[in-house]
Amino acid sequence: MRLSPGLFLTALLPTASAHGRITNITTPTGTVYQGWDPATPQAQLQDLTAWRAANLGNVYVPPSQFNTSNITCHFNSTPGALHIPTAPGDVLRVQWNEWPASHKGPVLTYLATCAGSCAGADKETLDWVKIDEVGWLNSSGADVLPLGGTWATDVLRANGASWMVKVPEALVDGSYVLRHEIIALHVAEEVDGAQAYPQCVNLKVSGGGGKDAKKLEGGVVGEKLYGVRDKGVLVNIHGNVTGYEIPGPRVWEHATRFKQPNE
Ligand SMILES: *[C@@H]1O[C@H](CO)[C@@H](O)[C@H](O)[C@H]1NC(C)=O
Ligand SMILES: *[C@@H]1O[C@H](CO)[C@@H](O)[C@H](O)[C@H]1NC(C)=O
Ligand SMILES: *[C@@H]1O[C@H](CO)[C@@H](O)[C@H](O)[C@H]1NC(C)=O
Ligand SMILES: *[C@@H]1O[C@H](CO)[C@@H](O)[C@H](O)[C@H]1NC(C)=O
Ligand SMILES: *[C@@H]1O[C@H](CO)[C@@H](O)[C@H](O)[C@H]1NC(C)=O
Ligand SMILES: [Cu+2]
Repeated sequence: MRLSPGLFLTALLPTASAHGRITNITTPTGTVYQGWDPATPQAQLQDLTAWRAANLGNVYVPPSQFNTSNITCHFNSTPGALHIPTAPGDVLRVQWNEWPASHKGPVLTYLATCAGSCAGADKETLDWVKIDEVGWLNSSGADVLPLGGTWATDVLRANGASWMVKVPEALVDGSYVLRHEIIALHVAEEVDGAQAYPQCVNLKVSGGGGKDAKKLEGGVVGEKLYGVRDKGVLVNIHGNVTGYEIPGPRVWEHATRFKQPNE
């Protein structure tokens, strides 16, 4: 949590000392898969579908790390050992522990194909294809200081800090890493001020595989996703924002996104 002087009121809120992480993911059948909790004691570590990372305190990855694999699945990440079984068209509910109101910004979701099991995936070479993105929505609430306007993070908050992610209907069966991310922009007007909160989990997609099923293509490695000075990374969102360019590659042409409740 870094706050500009104008945000001192927000700093008094209980959420100010905490950031965010995914606590669990629920499939359409109601099966709940635990996220990675960086505070887990060594002796209690279990195999998870979620990737592990050195994100104690639910901290963020700063733009000065965007040119390293730390932006892929958070600091010093290692793959989850397991996979969430799912199917094309499934809508997964991704639950964050919390999300502070001040941390406005886009919510983005990517997939990368694993060659075989994702338990052995190499974060340096995974090619990420964006399947969903929402950024700035409108200037409703622009007069509510210190940061105005309605953003994807406000939608996430309105849904109990959760986001629905649809496995693309056209996706070919296989093993994939899902990379779900929030970028907080409350101090993004400073170089290196944006805050990325990437979280990864493994999926095993089956039950699709029709003749029109599509492989992911055109992906980019983590360290090529964003630049320190991208328009959507080095950006001032104080005041009445009238637009926003979401960073990263274009959304996959075969993605079928799910419109969030309250969106
Ligand atoms: C990554 O970018 C930062 C500045 O944002 C720079 O200091 C650092 O040298 C770069 N690292 C690599 C590996 O290019
Ligand atoms: C990732 O971040 C950690 C902690 O800041 C650092 O020690 C490590 O060198 C970084 N990894 C890469 C690939 O730059
Ligand atoms: C899922 O995460 C939420 C938010 O942290 C928590 O309230 C809920 O108990 C979790 N559910 C399970 C089954 O772990
Ligand atoms: C924000 O800008 C929009 C578009 O120019 C305008 O309609 C709206 O009234 C402004 N809101 C505030 C609070 O200034
Ligand atoms: C702004 O966006 C939010 C979320 O989509 C929506 O609930 C609200 O009605 C929108 N406001 C306006 C004025 O369009
Ligand atoms: Cu924070």
